[in-house]
Amino acid sequence: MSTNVIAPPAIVSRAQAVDTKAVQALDSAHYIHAFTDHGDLATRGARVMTHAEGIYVWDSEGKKVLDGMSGLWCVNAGYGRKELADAAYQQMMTLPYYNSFFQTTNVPAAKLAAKLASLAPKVGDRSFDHVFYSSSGSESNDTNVRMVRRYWDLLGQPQRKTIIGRVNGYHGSTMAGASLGGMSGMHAQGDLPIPNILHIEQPYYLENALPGESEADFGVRAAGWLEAKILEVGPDKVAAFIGEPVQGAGGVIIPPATYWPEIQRIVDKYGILLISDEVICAFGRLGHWFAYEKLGYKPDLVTFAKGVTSGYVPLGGVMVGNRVAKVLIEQGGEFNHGYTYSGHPVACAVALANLELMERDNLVGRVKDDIGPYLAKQFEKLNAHPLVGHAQTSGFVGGMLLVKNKETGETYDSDLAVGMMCRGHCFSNGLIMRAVGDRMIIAPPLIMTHAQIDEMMALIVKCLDLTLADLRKRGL
Ligand code: PXG
Repeated sequence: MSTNVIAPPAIVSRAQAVDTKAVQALDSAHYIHAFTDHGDLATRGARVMTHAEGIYVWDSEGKKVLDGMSGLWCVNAGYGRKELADAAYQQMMTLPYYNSFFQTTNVPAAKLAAKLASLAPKVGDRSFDHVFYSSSGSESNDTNVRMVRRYWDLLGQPQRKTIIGRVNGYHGSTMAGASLGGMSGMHAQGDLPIPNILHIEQPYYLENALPGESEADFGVRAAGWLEAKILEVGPDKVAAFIGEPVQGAGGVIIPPATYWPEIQRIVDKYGILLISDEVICAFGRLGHWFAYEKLGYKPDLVTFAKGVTSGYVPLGGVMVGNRVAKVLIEQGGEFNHGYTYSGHPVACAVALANLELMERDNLVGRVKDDIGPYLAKQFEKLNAHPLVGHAQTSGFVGGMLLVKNKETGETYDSDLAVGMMCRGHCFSNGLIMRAVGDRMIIAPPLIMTHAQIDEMMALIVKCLDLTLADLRKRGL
């Protein structure tokens, strides 16, 4: 039987009558948004989203949009899932909050930790029997910095402080998260990175490969930048390397298959810890519960957030591998770190319901064996479009570079903001697709049918055509 046929989600969301102008006025007067130019926003007014069902979102003007980004890479199970609302309601009526600081726990937090441990594949000598909870990916990466440094302190190597990340990596927006990430625009605000965080170049073949270099050779060479940096810093000073399995916010940069195994060889050679930031890539996004399994490496710490609750309530955390957990638990005494909402009972109850639903509907297996390969086949057809330099997917994320010249790979002048032009057409035509520079990216809900993938692809082609027509009109 085809796994493409799944029950439609139980819909609980409903349209509401909304006075768009009134909400925009309140918003503009009082709300400072994430990553937003408010001068610009004030001139156009924020788009007011009101409700959502399945893979579609509606705004206050009644416009229906196919959500090709799962909110912000998180609504893996789709919108309108009554099971998740029920789980939150039941937990709120039972125990809406209690902390886990003073030798206390709660039922959903303990059950979820065990569930996550059972879902995280063992690789080689690594198992993930322990979880530390936060409420977001950023906080989780702050936890990683503290946990990694604590680990080396406990082992009598306090000089191991340096954590190496990558240019154009994204690890969040807190002081440590933004520092671990390699976004120059973020570093430019607030004196970042914080000390002892360094970066190597990203494994982006289209930008960083040598002329004629194969993808496989490039992958090994790009991983070699880590070894060069370790030797430059001094191997005894390096604590950890952090990377996203596939870079998400950086534009869906899919590394060559040779990259991660070579990274593994290097971290093993120097004994440094490996952190896999799977805030986007875990929970089915790449067709596995955790992406390190797909890409062939064995991290010590795994950051998660987003898809663990399908974004319905905030929850994040770190899967702590046995190498680190053993030292922290057996030698560590008290780890002076934690958040008010670590192990929040409502968030954990929703996560449990979400994982149960994902298992019941085989959402992870569908991405691996059915809709993932189908999306790949359809998405790669975009390579025939005159504006597309390179279109590629991994599981249920996809990215393509918009180019001026397909033969040479030359891109348009960045002042033209071709990606934003395309994104504008997408929204006007009922599709949410993100632009990162000249890369257009998708990460749709994992519940899509083949027919919905076809519908999304037709919209993508239409918007690429409209963007090309705009450029041609301007003689470009
Ligand atoms: N790590 C990764 C890999 C992420 O993608 C974070 C950490 C931080 O998570 P929180 O929950 O603190 O936001 C993320 C978040 C974008 C975009 O522009 C991506 C994210 C967040 C906001 C915008 O694609 N990813």
